[in-house]
Amino acid sequence: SRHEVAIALRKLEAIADAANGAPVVSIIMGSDSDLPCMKAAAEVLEQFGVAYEITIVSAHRTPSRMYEFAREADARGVRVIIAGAGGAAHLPGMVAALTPLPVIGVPVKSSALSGNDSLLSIVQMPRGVPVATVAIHNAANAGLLAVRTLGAADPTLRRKMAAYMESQEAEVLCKADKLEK
Ligand code: RP5
Repeated sequence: SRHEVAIALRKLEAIADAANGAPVVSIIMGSDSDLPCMKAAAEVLEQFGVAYEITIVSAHRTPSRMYEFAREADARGVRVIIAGAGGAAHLPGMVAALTPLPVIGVPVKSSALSGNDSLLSIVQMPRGVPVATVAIHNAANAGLLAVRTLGAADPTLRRKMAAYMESQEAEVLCKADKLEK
């Protein structure tokens, strides 16, 4: 229910607040209904020990909040923004238009068009204003892409990513082994 989602969001916000240091990654979403999808990004950042914040910013319902958020993110120390939205998903693109920071867009699966509307709204940006778009409802990949982006200037994060990839490979090989027997 909406109430449970609100509690889950507050819990995630509290965990994020407790993490050391100012948030380096900002996870925003158009609605509380996006949280079941977007929490996967937060889980990845926790796993990699990256300080993040998570909140609701709506391009259509809270345009002033979106403007302020995007304008101030860089000065607050945010380095990567993950923005999820569904339907007429203008949030990632509008935020990218207002900040020099990299923006990763997550097309949230909508009920009417299964997220195809979200995907096209996010991915078809005009030249000059890029948004790195992940697959429909794949917020985990947005988290991983944020870690890789930060990792470009952080050897510790690159090592952690390499270890993650190795463990993923080992997991699949183990499954293949079991399946073959
Ligand atoms: C978008 O509209 C949100 O990102 C969400 O995916 C969708 C539906 O929002 P609600 O009507 O559930 O608040 O702005």
